[in-house]
Amino acid sequence: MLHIHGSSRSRAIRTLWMATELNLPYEPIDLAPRSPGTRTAEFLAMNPNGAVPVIEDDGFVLSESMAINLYLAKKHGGGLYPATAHGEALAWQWSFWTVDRIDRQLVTYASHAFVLPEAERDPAAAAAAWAQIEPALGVLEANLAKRSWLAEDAFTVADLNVASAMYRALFMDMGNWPRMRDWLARSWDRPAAKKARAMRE
Ligand SMILES: N[C@@H](CCC(=O)N[C@@H](CS)C(=O)NCC(=O)O)C(=O)O
Repeated sequence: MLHIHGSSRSRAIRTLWMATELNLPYEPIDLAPRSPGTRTAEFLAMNPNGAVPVIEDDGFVLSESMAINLYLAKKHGGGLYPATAHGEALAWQWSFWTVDRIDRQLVTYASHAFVLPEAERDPAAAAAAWAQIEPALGVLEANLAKRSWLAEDAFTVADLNVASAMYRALFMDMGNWPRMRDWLARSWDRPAAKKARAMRE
């Protein structure tokens, strides 16, 4: 049995989307980031970083949302995991790129631009994050001028990993990056993505 630790209002939404794409039965454990449940000895034994998501898959424990999704897609086959070595490598490339260039930056930007109550926002933090996000969006836009999806001719875990990390961009004006905006909309328009969103909103 697959257990998914992490609230849908956290990065666990990425794992919930993937499990839904794959039609996997799973038990959700609704843990909010930094909540007491993530500070127990039992949880820290699974992820000493104290962060969600974490999965337990028949006793196999894995953290890091990108790695979890690559693992689940590979294990359960189907078109979501690229069929070729090149496609697989591109899924790794875009997943690592997302962690490096998008993930934390977008969370920081959104928090300080529109998520936190106004009194708690730090405009300088938002501006510094945006300065890193803007060129990354340009990279994505240029790539999507060459192909419709990131790793293959169809939606794969590469698209899911990047698009799910860009959840906050759904609420931002992406008009300067029309191909990226279209790709993001196509990704989040999938039935599994809509179900994952509904768990959160
Ligand atoms: N790189 C990790 C980041 C995980 C992460 O930072 N999760 C947040 C919630 S979205 C968390 O649990 N933070 C609490 C903490 O780090 O103590 C991943 O992608 O899974």
